[in-house]
Amino acid sequence: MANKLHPSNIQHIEITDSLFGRYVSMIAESILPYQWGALNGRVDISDSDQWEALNGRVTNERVSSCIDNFRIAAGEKKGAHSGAVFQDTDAYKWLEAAAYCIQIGKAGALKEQADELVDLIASAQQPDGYLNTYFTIANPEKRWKNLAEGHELYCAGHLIEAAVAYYHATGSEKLLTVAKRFADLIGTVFGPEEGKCKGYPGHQEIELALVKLYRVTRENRYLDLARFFLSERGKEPNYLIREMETTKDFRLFPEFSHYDAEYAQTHLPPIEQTSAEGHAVRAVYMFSAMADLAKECDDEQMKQACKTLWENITTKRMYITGGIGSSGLLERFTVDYDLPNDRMYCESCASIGLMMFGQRMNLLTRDASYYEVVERALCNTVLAGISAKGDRYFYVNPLEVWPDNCKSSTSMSHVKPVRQEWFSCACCPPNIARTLASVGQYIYSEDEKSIYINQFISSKLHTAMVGTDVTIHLNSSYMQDGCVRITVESACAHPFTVRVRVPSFLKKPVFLLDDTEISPVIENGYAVLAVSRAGEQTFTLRALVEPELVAANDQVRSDIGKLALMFGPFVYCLEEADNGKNLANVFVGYNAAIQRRDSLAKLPGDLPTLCLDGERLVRTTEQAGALYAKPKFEKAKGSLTAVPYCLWCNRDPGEMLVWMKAQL
Ligand code: FUB
Ligand code: ZN
Repeated sequence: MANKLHPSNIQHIEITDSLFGRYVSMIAESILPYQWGALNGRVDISDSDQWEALNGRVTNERVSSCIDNFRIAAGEKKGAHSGAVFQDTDAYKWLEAAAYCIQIGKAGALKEQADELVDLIASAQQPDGYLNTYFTIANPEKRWKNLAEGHELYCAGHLIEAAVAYYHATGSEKLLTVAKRFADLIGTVFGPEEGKCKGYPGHQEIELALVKLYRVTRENRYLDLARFFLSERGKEPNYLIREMETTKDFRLFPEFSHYDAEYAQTHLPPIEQTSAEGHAVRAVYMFSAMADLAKECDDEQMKQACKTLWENITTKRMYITGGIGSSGLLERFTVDYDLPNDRMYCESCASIGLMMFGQRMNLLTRDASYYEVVERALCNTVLAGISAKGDRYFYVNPLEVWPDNCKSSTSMSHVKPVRQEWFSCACCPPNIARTLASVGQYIYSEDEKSIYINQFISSKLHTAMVGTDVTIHLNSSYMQDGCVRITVESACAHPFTVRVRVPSFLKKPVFLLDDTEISPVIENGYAVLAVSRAGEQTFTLRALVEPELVAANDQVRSDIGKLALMFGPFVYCLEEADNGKNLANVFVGYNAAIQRRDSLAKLPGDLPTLCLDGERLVRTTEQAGALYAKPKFEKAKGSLTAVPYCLWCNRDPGEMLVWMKAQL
């Protein structure tokens, strides 16, 4: 039976939430204008480079040339290509975010800029449909010759995603035509047919984009191409490894000198992979495409593989913040339970990819539990990736920061203690923008007879159910009083259901219809609320939502004997601004009473701060300054203030700590 569950149309969703609503309004008002300035070279990146720090790559760029590269490729300007080979995707993701703003009616002056960018991209397309500014300007004879590093298919994927979003937002086919021409060219180069290249992307992305293109065009060839790219991975001889060996004169990334099959998930065919390996963003983008294809093609084997991979990530390789990628070197997964807190990667893009994977798994299985993880990633790592003002970004999202040791030219240089203005590898900022601009897609989904509420983000949805206009008003105050109110207005009496995810942080949940308690059936983690009459009905979900201390599985060596503080889906942390220096000497009791205090002034949302008693361990040995001495300690009692991790580093910069030592 066809599974018609799909995310609701963001055009009909208005975000009113005090936390997310603030970011959504800022996207068009300030975030995208700021990012547009960055893409046009108006933000200095010389002090804030993540990529150089990470990969030892030294570039001379002081500003991004992203838009200029398109101008040069279009013949509007003379010059050389500058910046990362995949820099085109900064513009594509920016455009995708702008398209979502147009779709939700918040674009304002951005619409004109988006249209201009569409024209520019179209002008940069080559007569045969090819579109990539790096290869067009700098290396035209090397097209498709370096799939491992060249990112051509990755860039094509983001172009397609932007085109689909822009088409949905405006109805204009201009960019969609550009994307289709490029996808069709790719289809003449790659494929199972004799004479075509049997390669596949070194960075997955185009696979999920081709599924989006298929959904808009209903052209099977796009779905087939996505399947082809996935089915070639893991075959022997390994295409990417062989390519690396035979193209030694054309290296783009010095750090790939020991390129391994796991890095780009080519060690096994995707359906045989049982653990998340290699580069975290590549992995979750590929798993998202696998979940899409499992749904489109009703592929049970693919679905099982996705479930296994999801299970591996979320039960063994994910941080409490929904961050993934434990290794700073090469931004990758390592082994089960290896979750170091200060030198990990936890790239913002990787958590976005995890959200994408979780959303698709939910659409595939209708199981609400996938949204627990989507929520964890969104409410913690993804929000932490952007400043409250929207103009500074984290690429790496640590759970513990001691600013002094985040020193360049050391193994810590990838960890930045403060958000940065921009990066020469600027994948995260526009990725966060497109995610927040379309956050409605993570709140509601629908099939013919049900509206699913997946996140308690206050908002309004207009849709149609069984031929009837329906409006949902979702008012969520669970962080203040444990309540979520869902008012359903429907024009006539055709029965349908509203399915409400009951997250695990809501303890002892009780449902009321108007003022009467009801006992809805729980199916796949959703409370099934029947709407059987026209007019207005209000369902209230009341529960106990309390801050709580959490311990990690004792296989997580980094967290043994430590506690983290959570309140609802939000992880809390200690900051130097409230608690002073050397947070490493803080101890808390696992029964510590936790009190709610006022939210942080001027920061988004009404998330309370939390207060708890703790102790600082002080060495009181006679030779006070000695590096090592006979042990003698005292404990100093004191009160600690914890703030939501998603808002950390929006005040005076300093130390930060999620996992606190436990008093035992
Ligand atoms: O390689 C393209 C993007 O740059 C990746 O997704 C990020 O991890 C960053 O390395
Ligand atoms: Zn990124």
